[in-house]
Amino acid sequence: MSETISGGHLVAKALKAEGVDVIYTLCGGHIIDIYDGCVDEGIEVIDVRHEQVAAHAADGYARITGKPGCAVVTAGPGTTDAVTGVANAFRAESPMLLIGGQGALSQHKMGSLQDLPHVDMMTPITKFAATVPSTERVADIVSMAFRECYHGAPGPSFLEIPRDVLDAKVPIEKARIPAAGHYRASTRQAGDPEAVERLADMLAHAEKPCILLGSQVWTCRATDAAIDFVRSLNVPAYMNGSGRGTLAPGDPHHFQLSRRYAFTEADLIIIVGTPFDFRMGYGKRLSPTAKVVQIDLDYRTVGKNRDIDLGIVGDAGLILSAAAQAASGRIENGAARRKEWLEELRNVETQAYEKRLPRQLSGAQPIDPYRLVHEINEFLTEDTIYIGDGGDIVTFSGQVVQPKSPGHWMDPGPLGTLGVGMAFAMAAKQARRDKEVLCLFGDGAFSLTGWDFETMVRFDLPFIGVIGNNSSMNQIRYGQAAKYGEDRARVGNTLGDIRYGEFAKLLGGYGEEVRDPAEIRPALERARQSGKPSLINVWVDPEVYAPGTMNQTMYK
Ligand SMILES: Cc1ncc(C[n+]2csc(CCOP(=O)(O)OP(=O)(O)O)c2C)c(N)n1
Ligand SMILES: [Mg+2]
Repeated sequence: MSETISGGHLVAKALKAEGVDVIYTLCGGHIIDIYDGCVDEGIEVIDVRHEQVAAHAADGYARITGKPGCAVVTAGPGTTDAVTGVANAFRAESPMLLIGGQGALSQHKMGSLQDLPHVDMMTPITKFAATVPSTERVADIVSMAFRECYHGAPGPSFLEIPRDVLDAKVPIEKARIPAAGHYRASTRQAGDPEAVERLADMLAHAEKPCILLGSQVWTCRATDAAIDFVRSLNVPAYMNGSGRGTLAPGDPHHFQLSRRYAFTEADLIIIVGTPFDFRMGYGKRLSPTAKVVQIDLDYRTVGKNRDIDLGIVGDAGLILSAAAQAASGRIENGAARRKEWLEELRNVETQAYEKRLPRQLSGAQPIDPYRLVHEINEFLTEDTIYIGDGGDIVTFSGQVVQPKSPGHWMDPGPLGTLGVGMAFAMAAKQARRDKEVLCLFGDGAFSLTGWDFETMVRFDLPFIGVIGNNSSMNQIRYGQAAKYGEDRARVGNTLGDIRYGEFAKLLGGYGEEVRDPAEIRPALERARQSGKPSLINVWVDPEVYAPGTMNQTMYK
């Protein structure tokens, strides 16, 4: 008798081969054989309270570790609950695999429990979605899904595995089990060498260049290349998304508040790994006379929504290194000439900072949200991973909070999904126990997935949760007030006055209520000391809005 192996065990073997050491899941009868396989392979099983959280955690794990994340959910409602997480990963270019259960093939389309057309639902929001048709092919198709995650800009894949396929046992020699390191190649592309030469030329001639280091700088782990590029060529750098923290605050090439000025005044703008989407005003806010260069992993992003002078498709790190190298061969690469340009931007930066500082230090009660985000920024260490999950309060933080290290900033990305925070905190802490994790929530965002605070307690994943509580969905409320007037603005956006600090305690964590701005810092310190998952519920003024909310392009 030859040795046999079941589909669930083949899934676990394929995950192990990929280096995945944890799955995020919510159980169901369709998928339990995968758990049994994980036991054999030493893969941790983190069971959450909502499948959306499982999918967001897989997305977060991918961002933090550079390995694909994996969520496993049951058929039907388990899979539909996870749709938002997959969609978020799709827009954020995050490589994750969602495995969904499915009714048995032998009952295909007979109306089995929880049967739905999952693959049809997932196809538009994944890079690859398929049904696994036979037990022998389980590990093979999992490895195929991982290959697809890394085609161009990364993204999610989806597999549904029918229950009889998962549970059946086949002779082990009949199953294809791809071996670690032998079933997919590096997809890093160097970029067209001629285009790289042209970029070096453009840099040599530029008087006022600037560069935007977007999320793909982190995806490509291009931090060193980016730092070398901006230093050797003396180019001011702005960062967004996961690119934040590429340069540490205080670095002479780190700029933030003068971005709009730079985009208007620059003669060369290099956009790395970020699309011309709503966050970039669809590219319309760049000076019409500036030369624009776009570097991206995805050819479909380059030149989308606005014309460019040069596009290069490929890996941010390889391209920035090659361009710096090509420019260093020139007698004059323009670096020295740009001293005044950097000073000009620094002045704009300093003025903007000083103008806002009184708000950041405000002693007002109710608390000015600027004060809260200022205190958080001061509190962050080089080893604190910062996560933003909310509306207006997170818009405030985008202006003020500066992560101190690369890869230490997490936001949902262009889907703008509320509810990612708990899941990202879970993945970040689980993958990097050596790091501190701080998540700023809006009270609205928190309540979408807040029950998973219990998972943080159960798995002993301490983190500092801060809620900017305005008892409202304030970002939307602002839009309603602006459009319909104050007297019609309180519709569909008002939340209860919830003492979330008590909620944390109820679930076994640490919690506090803060109403006095002077108490923010001490409360944060106590949360840090507690060594528990914590919620510091900070009551902020609902009547003030972030400039970013007031200027939002959402309705325009
Ligand atoms: C899942 C989801 N639902 C709805 C929205 C729309 N939305 C954007 S901001 C916002 C308000 C969020 O409220 P809160 O988290 O309390 O932050 P605040 O604006 O009050 O600071 C809403 C509902 C969204 N982005 N994501
Ligand atoms: Mg709110």
